[in-house]
Amino acid sequence: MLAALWLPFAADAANMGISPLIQNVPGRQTQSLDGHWKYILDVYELGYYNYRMAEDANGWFRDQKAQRPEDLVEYNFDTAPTLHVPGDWNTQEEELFNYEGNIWYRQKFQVRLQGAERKFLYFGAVNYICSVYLNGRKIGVHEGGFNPFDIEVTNYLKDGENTLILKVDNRRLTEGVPTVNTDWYNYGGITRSVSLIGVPSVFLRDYFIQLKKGSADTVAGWVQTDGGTSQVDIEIPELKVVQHVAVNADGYGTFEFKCNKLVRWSPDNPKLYKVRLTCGKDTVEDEIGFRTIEARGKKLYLNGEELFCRGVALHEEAPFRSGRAWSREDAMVLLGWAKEMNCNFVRLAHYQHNENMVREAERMGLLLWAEIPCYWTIQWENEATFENACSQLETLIGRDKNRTNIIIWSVANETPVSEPRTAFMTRLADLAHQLDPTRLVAAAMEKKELPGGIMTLDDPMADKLDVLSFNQYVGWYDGLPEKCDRVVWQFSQDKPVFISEFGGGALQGYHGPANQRFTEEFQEDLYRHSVGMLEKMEGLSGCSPWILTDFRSPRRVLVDIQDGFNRKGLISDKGIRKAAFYVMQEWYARKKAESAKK
Ligand code: GCB
Repeated sequence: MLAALWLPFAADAANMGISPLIQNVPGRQTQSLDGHWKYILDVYELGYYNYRMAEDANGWFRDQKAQRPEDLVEYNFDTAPTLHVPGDWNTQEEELFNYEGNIWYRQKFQVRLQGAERKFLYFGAVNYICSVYLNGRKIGVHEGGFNPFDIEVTNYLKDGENTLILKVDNRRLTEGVPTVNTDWYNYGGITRSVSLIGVPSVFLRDYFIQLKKGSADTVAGWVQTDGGTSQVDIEIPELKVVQHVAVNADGYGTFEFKCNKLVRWSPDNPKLYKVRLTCGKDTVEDEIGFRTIEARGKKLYLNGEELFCRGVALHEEAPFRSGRAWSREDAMVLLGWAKEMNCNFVRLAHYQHNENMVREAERMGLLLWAEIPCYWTIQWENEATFENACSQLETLIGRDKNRTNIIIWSVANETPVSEPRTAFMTRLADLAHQLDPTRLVAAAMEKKELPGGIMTLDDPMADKLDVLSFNQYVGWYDGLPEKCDRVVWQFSQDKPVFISEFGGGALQGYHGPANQRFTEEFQEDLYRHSVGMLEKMEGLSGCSPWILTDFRSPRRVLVDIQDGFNRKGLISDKGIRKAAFYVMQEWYARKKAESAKK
């Protein structure tokens, strides 16, 4: 049996007006609202609060204009400059480079209202808190910088011209997810596409179709309709599958059927099937792959065969230009580099990446680790923080559960062990298992050094997670590269080991002796020692070195070396491969050949 009924999180103050997520937006009828949006910088939030700091009924969401010469209106969207959506604001305007605060956006669009059609505004991601106003009315508030959301606007749209205004606030919050302290750039704005989805009054809101846990040929899942209907039809034409799924009064129905001739998805053969789902007048098409993933003892198995994850970690940092990546082209370049390095796996760090990344990886045959930004020191004892983390996990799994290349949901990164933290993370891990029993659940934990050069994992979360995944920087933050040759790794748990980060920094083009930090030679040497150490690690089932490309981070201030970039990339921010890239490429070529022989 797959996950129980998909229960959307109750709308709370932070997520007011948000509708349950609609599955497979790329497969729907949409009107794109991307393009140039007018914007007004609001450093003092005076478009929102009046001078007594109360919410102003005449806020900028009203989009007012002076009608007569004597009228006083001290803002004007018509004469304001524009920002491109999707896109972070920091890299579009010099004055916005370091801006953390509020910006108001406006976009006008035309709509032809047709019969009983229902409409939803869909936002791929807006960082971090976003208030949405349509035609002068507040219709939603969303918190979370990397997860998609939609708002039903059927009753708020006008036939003809409509005005959409967003107030976007990217200030970091101590109680936020992530919190104020991260090692990546806080790019603000409407960072992913915006669209208007049109569906019939009765429609298929959501579905989950994957192989049943433990089965190589039984497809199972559920459907969730909206608006009242009794049946959903599922067709997989290539397999001659036609299934009729009965739904209950809540619009929910489960199914299970055998598919004997199924060709399973794998990195070597990323086979996807066209799947057509019909619910009354609503038809949605998706491309879906089927595979199994298991952790048994110290090994991972993909489709029943032993799997070694030849991975790399990736930030959603645009290739060549820096800034937030969002497009299909960005995804193809980044993932293409991972393929060139002989990867079959990518860790999407440290937050939910855009859907292009996930879908392109699936087409290219790259397995994925997908993660939410429970990073370092979020507030473990704050229930609102927990709910925020839950709703982010829910929308991550909600959006991507049919992407078969995702094999691991990660609930956190490098969080300090304490009781409240373990309670918080256990609840998250349980939620992930409950929502999706078909995949593995992990987190990037931290190693522990015992006397005598013994390295181990001593974290109560290791018992709750399916993989012993942890970050380790022996040779960079912990000693020098030669230390890799001396340490001995020991694990008491009978689970697959996964090194979710290792590595060190180098400025591309900076050369010198191998003991000179930040030279390509140092990084190359560190990678050689690290690979030697990994080769000896018992139960190692994969790794994702930190990181594919250099990325912006305010923590990295060393002039002439870092200049605002974390330099641990195997490829520079300009797209040039560093010497260490070839160490990994060569090692992975060997691992690939070994796997092929098995
Ligand atoms: C880590 C973090 C990652 C940092 C990296 C570093 O352990 O998980 O977010 O960027 O180290 O470069 O220090």
